[in-house]
Amino acid sequence: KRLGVALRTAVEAGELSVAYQPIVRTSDLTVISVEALVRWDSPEFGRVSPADFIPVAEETGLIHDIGKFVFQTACQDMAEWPGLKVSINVSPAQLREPNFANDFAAIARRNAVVPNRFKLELTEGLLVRNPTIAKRKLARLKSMGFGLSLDDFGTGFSSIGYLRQFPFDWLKIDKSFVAELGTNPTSNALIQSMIALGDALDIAVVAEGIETAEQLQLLRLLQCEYVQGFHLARPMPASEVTALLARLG
Ligand code: G
Ligand code: G
Ligand code: NA
Ligand code: MN
Repeated sequence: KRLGVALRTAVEAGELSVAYQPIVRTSDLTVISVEALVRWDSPEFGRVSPADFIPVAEETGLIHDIGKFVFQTACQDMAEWPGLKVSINVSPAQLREPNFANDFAAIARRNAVVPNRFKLELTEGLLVRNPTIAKRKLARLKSMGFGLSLDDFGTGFSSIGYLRQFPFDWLKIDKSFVAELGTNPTSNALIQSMIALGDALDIAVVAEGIETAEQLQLLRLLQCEYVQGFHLARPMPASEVTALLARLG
């Protein structure tokens, strides 16, 4: 409860910031996009993990202002990164808000950023609860130009046939599968089947949570096109992304 009270003033007090984690092409480690991840440095609680405060933000409705803050911040930061795509996490509660698509489109327009530079990261839970409404909302976002990415793939309930009905451009293999890579034959087979599924449906596949060189090597062998994780790069401030891109040329 105290967290909720402190969070209420966090946006206006400038306690929130956005970190970015690179997503790279497995073959040559080119940075193709970054994922925006909100950070909260509270004078009262210190650094609070989004895993702890996002659920509070969802319950209290603060997620809408936080979501707009993250999106606005990303729009400003992207001006320094020509052509780079940015993934934005979107909670089910945000998508349920009737003005969500219009608000995001307006912020992008105001900052002169085209919607196709974004990938909105959504989770399966959202699709399962009300597939008909979800389908309509995703179609609308897609028609506005936003890219769509299915996050934490494999942890929910959606079947293959189900995934087919939604207009995703990207799917992200959940880090729990990557963590098991090489430890048992089943996890390799599961990742292999998710990669094959992406290929069949013409959806780009990203594996998340790569923490070791061995995991990266195995994903290369499995021909997973894109990877993300601490082994490649940690979430970093915008200025470090700018420096990284300059260094890579
Ligand atoms: O950054 P970290 O890995 O600690 O994130 C923990 C969780 O918080 C993840 O599930 C991530 O998707 C979520 N998260 C991080 N940033 C945002 C954000 O800007 N909006 C929403 N809705 N969720 C976020
Ligand atoms: O739910 P979502 O997939 O959006 O969560 C993203 C979270 O995963 C972020 O909080 C990010 O900090 C975290 N993350 C990114 N790379 C790694 C990694 O290699 N290992 C682990 N354990 N977490 C990671
Ligand atoms: Na995500
Ligand atoms: Mn994820």
